[in-house]
Amino acid sequence: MTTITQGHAAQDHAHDSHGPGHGLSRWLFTTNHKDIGTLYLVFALVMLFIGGAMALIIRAELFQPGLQFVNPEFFNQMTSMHALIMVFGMIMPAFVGFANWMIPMMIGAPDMALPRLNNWSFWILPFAGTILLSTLFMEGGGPAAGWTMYPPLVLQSGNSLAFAIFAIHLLGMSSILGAINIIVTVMNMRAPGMTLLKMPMFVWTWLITAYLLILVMPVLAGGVTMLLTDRFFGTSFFQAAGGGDPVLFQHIFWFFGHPEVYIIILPSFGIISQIIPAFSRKPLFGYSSMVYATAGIAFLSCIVWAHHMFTVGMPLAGEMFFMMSTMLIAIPTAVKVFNWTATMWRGSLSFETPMLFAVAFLFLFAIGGFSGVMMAIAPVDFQYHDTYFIVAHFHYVLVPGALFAAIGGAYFWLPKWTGHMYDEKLGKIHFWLSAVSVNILFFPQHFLGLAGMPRRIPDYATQFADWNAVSSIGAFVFGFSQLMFVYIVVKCVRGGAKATAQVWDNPEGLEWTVPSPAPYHTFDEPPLVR
Ligand code: CU1
Repeated sequence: MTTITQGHAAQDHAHDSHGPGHGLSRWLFTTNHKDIGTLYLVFALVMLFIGGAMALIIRAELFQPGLQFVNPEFFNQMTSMHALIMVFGMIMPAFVGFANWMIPMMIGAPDMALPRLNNWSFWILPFAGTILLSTLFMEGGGPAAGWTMYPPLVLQSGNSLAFAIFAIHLLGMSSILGAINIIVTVMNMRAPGMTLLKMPMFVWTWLITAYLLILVMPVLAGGVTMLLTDRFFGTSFFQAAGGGDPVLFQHIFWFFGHPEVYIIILPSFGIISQIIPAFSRKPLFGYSSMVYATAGIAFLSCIVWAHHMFTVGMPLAGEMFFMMSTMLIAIPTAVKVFNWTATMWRGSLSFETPMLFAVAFLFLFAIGGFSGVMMAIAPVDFQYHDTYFIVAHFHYVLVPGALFAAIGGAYFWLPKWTGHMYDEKLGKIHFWLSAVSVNILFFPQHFLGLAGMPRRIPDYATQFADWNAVSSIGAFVFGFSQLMFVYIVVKCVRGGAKATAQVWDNPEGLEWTVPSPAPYHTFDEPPLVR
């Protein structure tokens, strides 16, 4: 048995003197960016299934009208917790995991700049996630006001609100510390010759994302702290009875919340920008325009927040401003889609699993983008507001968008990480099951929303029954398909065909010229030359 205190002794027996220990102590005390990247990715995968189980509870209840499985209170806790877990516990940690694994190797650095901070950034997460989940078992249950936690409703929550807010503070701290580490690493640890405009796109997207995180996570922390003092210490920031304004919270929340969307989607863009050139056997088209488009999206994302609040009764000039600024984001986004398409144009294309997920991302993320433009039109948003159309929109952005990018990235880099090939045939089956079921799951929700079905309700009028049943069937197929992903990853980690030096036969991705037969403790990889 290996315990924490035996870690040092175990190290003496290690055949690799770089090894920080074995068993539990290796993972607790590791400062290796690859180990920490693995920890983030495994944590994200566990959270995917916890948040996914909550989604399936929601879809089971909505399979038919009437109340079947859960009471309305628990249903509301599920919609709130599903979102918080998926956003803060699953997708953000997943991309930090990719950043940990890939950024040092891509810029020719031996590790992250602040390795012990890196360890702490990760190990905050399991505690924060546990605290957040534990609120479900407290008296009165967890907070039940959506992930947006709007007052005055959220102020009706029980004492568990204090624990939920504490968990959000911890999750935010973890993100900020991770972002600081990424910025310091990229700015200071690049190999000679690796100028900023030679960095792989994934590194660029994460550098810009890290600045966004440092800008907006403290704003969320401030907002939820004001909720905390309103609920427990008698202040009235958001309580009209005491002279406060509940709409103020919406402004603060969405000043964080909209850039948060891009904190999730920019690293996805980065992964897609690595995958598409590799399977097109061409360099990325329009590299510098990609960098400027990413920066442009990040800037614009900070001046569009009130498009989430068109119905609160803001001045006409405000509605016009937020409508126009939101639509401007379509321009840099279209630049990116054009560049990805132009990269594939006359390329020597092949469609292994990572490329399939990347191409599906292009089509399906675009559906989320177009419905976003629809909602940006202030006068028609009055029709869509708080309907299932919104749910359909952001799930297209986040599931076949961000999650597909993360899954595609995992398939893309698994051979690099493990030294083994994954099972291509199973990967393709996993892709097709996911791509078909995700559309059965989310596309009908557009129809439900346009027909007037509200979001966040456990029951609905009978005219919504058919598409809800279809959506729920899609949800269960999609959810269980992801078990295949776990099987494929475990199988790949444990063995399989050896990965070759150039896994994807890729003249562009020279990062592949350094094979990783021993994925851990290799500090001596030569710098990447592009
Ligand atoms: Cu937004």
